[in-house]
Amino acid sequence: MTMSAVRWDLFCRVIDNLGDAGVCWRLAADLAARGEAVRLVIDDPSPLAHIAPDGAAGVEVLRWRDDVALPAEVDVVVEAFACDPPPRYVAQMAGCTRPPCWLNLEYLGTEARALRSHGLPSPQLEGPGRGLTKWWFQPGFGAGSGGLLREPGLLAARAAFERDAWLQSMGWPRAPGEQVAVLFSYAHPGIAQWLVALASRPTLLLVPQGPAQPLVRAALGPQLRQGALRALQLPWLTQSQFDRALWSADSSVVRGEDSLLRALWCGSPFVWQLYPQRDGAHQRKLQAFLEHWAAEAPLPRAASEWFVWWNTEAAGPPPRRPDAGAWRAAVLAWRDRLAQQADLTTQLIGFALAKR
Ligand code: TRH
Repeated sequence: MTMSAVRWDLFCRVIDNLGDAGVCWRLAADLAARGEAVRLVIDDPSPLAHIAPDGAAGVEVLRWRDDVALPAEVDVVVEAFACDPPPRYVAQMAGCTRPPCWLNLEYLGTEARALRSHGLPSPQLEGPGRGLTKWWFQPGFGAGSGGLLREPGLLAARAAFERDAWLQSMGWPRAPGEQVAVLFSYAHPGIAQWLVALASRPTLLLVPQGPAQPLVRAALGPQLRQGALRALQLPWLTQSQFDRALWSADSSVVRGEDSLLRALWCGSPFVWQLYPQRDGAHQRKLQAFLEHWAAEAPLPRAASEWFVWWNTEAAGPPPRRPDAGAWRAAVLAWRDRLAQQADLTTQLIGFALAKR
């Protein structure tokens, strides 16, 4: 930590799956790597034991307690995904002569409605934070949003990556001529048919921990083989290894929020299965995402049909597989546009310091 380090308290509640902890950990580690001092207050640290077992210099992890105290020197308080820090803590903020900057970091937004809330103040008129202002920070694609998590050096590391050496080091060597695919999805009724299509060419399928593992096992049997396809059920990976698994793939299926961005920065063909919501909000989010993409870079129709299929609950057979070259070109074109935008951590630091 440097003498001038800004001090951040970052609050996270794990609602479901790995994404809440995953996003907060990436942000905490990125802030710390830039010289900031971070406390990550999290109600369930168990996902961190898998994805960040070694921690990171500059990040202190604390278990969420209702009596967690506000240290005098904290400059910025971030609550992830409107998780509401403990009332006692908020009251301590309100009691400060110079309160910390208080931000709500939203889920990734794709729809215009979400983006309109970026940077708006939410004056606290009642409750323990009365008199404070909480600011809305909205991650997203393109101008007017708070940007996307992208650590300095990420794209250079990806460009320098040597997949065969890395696969070998993990004990998952690729046979000559094999393509590599990653399947990190939720359940999907068409997975067995998707595997049949994939099995038409020599393929090493890497399946990270999650609901896809039993589905692949059920479809392929205990040998995890079918036609020219062989699957590997992966152990837990650190986030850095997870990213490299995506980098090693010719194509991938990702889910949720954090792995979507990792697949985008990776630059290889991918499809995104959104976290399903009962009211169908994920379908609107997907359409807005595809519209953003098509506005910035040509998106082949076959690729968008692929996205729709992966987000259809009663799926028929998978559509024709998009041409890999066109699909890759579309991902790279959008990635390169997005990489010109200031990343989320840079924007967040600037925003917080301006408001403070
Ligand atoms: O786990 P997810 O489905 O998380 C989702 C989304 O964040 C969604 O927005 C949220 O509403 C919902 O949870 C509650 O998918 P996501 O976002 O891709 O997060 C997975 C994280 O887990 C990502 O940081 C990568 C990490 N991971 C590893 O680091 N190692 C592993 O072995 C595995 C399987 C995952």
